[in-house]
Amino acid sequence: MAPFATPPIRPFAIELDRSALTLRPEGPVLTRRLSDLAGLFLDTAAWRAAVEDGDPVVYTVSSSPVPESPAELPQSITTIRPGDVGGELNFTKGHIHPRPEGEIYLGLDGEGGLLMFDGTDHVFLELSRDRVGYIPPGWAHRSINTGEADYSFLAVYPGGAGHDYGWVLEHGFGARVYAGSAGPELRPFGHPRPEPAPR
Ligand code: PAN
Ligand code: ZN
Repeated sequence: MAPFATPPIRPFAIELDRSALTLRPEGPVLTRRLSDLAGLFLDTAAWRAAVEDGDPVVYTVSSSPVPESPAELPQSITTIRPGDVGGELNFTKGHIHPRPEGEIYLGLDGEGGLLMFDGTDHVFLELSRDRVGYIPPGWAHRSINTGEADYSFLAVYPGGAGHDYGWVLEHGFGARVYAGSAGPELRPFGHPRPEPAPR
């Protein structure tokens, strides 16, 4: 057997509960509130007002017990609540993998999409139920709920890839997604970055 940085875990089955939108057995569950998304929405005043007015949960990430270790393939289900901040639709923080490695998303429920940015080009993929999105190495990725109900998707990613959130604060995504009168509207950058959030 090839040498491993950490001993690989034993084979086991993972159940995807389509109604609860969880993985079983379940590993860590992460909850992100609006206050965790400081400096990401363009309309800082609307963001601050919503944080002061109850700081709602924006998304949860429910993982299987597969560890984030090199050579493992962890999985998680992200569920993003519907809503917007100053018209900008709810999203995940977004990150780039510091070790440039690919990732697979599978749309599970609701309406949403995947915004990717390589520092120059951006791509938005609509990713509803049963569509698979491929994130190539070197592309930052963020998910957006474009509907009126929860939006959920499964992610499978290399356990040694890491998650760099600072890159997104620095470079953005090349575009933002807004609630338009005829559905979601992708607005390419050109507009300013939000003011830095107070510490
Ligand atoms: C996903 C994301 C998950 C939450 O599992 O981590 O959707 O998004 P943020 O990590 O940007 O908050 C993934 O892309 N893992 O690599
Ligand atoms: Zn990722």
